[in-house]
Amino acid sequence: MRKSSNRGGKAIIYSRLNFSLFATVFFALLLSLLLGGPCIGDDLPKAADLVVDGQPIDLSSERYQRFFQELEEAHAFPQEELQQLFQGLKIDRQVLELMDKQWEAKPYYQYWPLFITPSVIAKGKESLEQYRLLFDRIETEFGVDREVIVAIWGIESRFGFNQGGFNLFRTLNTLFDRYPRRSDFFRNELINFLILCRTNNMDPLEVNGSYAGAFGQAQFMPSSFNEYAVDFDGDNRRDLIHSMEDIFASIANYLQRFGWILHAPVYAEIGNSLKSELLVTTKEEGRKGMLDWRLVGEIQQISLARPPRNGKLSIIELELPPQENANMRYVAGYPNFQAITEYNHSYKYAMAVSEMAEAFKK
Ligand SMILES: [Ca+2]
Repeated sequence: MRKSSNRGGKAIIYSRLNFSLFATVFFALLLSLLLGGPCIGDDLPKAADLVVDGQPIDLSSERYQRFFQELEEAHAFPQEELQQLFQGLKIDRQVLELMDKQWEAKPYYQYWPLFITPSVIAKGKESLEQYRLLFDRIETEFGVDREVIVAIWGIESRFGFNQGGFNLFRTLNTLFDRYPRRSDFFRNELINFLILCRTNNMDPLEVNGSYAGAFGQAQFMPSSFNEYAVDFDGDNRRDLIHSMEDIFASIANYLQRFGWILHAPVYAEIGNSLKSELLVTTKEEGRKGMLDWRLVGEIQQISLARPPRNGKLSIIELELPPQENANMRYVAGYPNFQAITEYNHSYKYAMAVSEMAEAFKK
């Protein structure tokens, strides 16, 4: 929204409403996949039902008092500064509502068309041309293929257009204070956020992101930012909101740290059925299941490319549309595919990124 024009008029307001609805659904879908799908059969009251929107956060609670103490003792934030920053903090009920929602985990044939559209492919190709020299440098420095970087950027924030409209400080506090299931996780993210704002000279109150705490054009969580974001434009600060150099290099650095290898295979088609129990079991083990590439080729009776460093393969099942002859499509995920699943654990996400990157090459 930050990039849209300020002109009035019904058409623009309507398209903004549509866009914000789209953005909400889009991020919810990503999140449900990130968290491993909906939790069905949960009879506990919903976190959002236990709050009123805008209710003050009780900073005198034991939870916050201990939190402030830790921020001071372990991270050198002065109490006075914290009091000033946190005063007047209010719950954002919508954040809890969206976290609570049981979003349908779509089958792959319904999932990929949400992301891989002709206009997205055209925009991706245009960006590859626009930033060609920058990608030359990034490929040399990090050894990560440019197309996969653009695909992740495209899926995460629609090429920077949608970085999320939730005040990140308020969001992280809401989730720390009122989302018991993952309170510890968001407490840690809040600490990371305060640290990254201090080291990168950002005002914590001015940063927007998704309702799940990710922000910037690459949608890093604050802890990922601190661990993997890099400065690549040489101004000594990491800026994943505005600096294209920093944004692309940080995505590349993330993938490199999880073993990406330049120009190596990402996945291979292995047919419409799995020809042994071993492959079925491996598939069901998800990200933990790994097999030797020769064994997979032997069982499926196909010739597979050797993975770099003799890395192992994971087995992925993807739903085909009902009218096709087969129900399923199976692929073997190479180490590069596994690196993408470190960005987001969903196989559907990793597959959409892989296929989008492929489409950019055509
Ligand atoms: Ca920078």
